[in-house]
Amino acid sequence: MKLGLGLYRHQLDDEHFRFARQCGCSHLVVHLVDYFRSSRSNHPGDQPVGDDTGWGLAGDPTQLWSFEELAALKQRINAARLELEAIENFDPAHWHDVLLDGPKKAIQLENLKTLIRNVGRAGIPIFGYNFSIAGVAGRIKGPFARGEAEAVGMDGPCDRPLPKGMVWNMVCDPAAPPGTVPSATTEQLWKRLQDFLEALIPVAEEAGVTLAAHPDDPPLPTVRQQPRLVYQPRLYQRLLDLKPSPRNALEFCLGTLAEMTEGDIYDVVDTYSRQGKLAYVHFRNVRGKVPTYKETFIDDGDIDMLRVIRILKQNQYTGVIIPDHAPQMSCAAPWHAGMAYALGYMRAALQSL
Ligand SMILES: [Mn+2]
Repeated sequence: MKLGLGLYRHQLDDEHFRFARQCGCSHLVVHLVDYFRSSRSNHPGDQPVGDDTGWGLAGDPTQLWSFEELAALKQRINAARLELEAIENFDPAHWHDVLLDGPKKAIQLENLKTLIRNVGRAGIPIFGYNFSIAGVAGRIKGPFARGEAEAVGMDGPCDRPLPKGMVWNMVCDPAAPPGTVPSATTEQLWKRLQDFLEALIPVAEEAGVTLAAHPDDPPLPTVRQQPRLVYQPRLYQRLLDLKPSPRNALEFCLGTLAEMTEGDIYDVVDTYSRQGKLAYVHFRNVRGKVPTYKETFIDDGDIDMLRVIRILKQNQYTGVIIPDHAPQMSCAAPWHAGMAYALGYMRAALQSL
């Protein structure tokens, strides 16, 4: 197993690369979507949360991430003596109609194929995604973690309808007319995922890129009156069975899986790691289950993380584990301290194996 760190777009600089190495990381997972762009409620410094208006303004729909910029990024990361393991998330600007089954779906699917080819050509082995209309919405922030550390959680469901122009918790069309996005049915959304996998998996196979699905965070059957796909552990299997391929795999988020109301987290880890389906792991702890849970320090939640890491080893998982989110610590560098704390714990856990 390998230790990695996830970096947001604004953190893709030498200082953060050095920070990762100083924490013992050999790998990076990189976000290219700018979650904080032109937002009124969501600012860099922590994981994105935001209010009902979402995280921020989605990217430029006409600017697909090019081979040149992906290769240059990988080169910078390699020069810092790190490996680029994965890109995490599509920009909603590039696939909103794939999620909504809208008029630009066919053209956006073609663009996603181009993107995956670019990623493969640049030598980046994994692309993480989250097939969700509402996205990571409905969470709150407060002094929820040990020592009143600021953390993220949920305190009841989030059923406020999704305004037109918003997809995946970002604004894709700032000029959208008033009104709300009509609710899809669960089966319609599964069909959209199937269309996506049928189109993308053959390209991913050719390009040598593994598509890795994040479960729905928060894992409720509906959020903002839109259905969710993977909100129970067993639904991950449905996603895998929809298009069996070594390139159809999981961005395995322990925190989200533990927030689900069904299943035993250790059985879940065993079931999916035994199948060799983990592309990479979000190593995060949490207390409680939806719709009432709080993110915690890595050593302080419901999950026995050491037991999880032993199961991963037993099932010969050799991929990357990253901290996902961490509570903000009380100091001049709250994000860095939170990540360093989690990574120190994770490194010790790996060494203890
Ligand atoms: Mn996660």
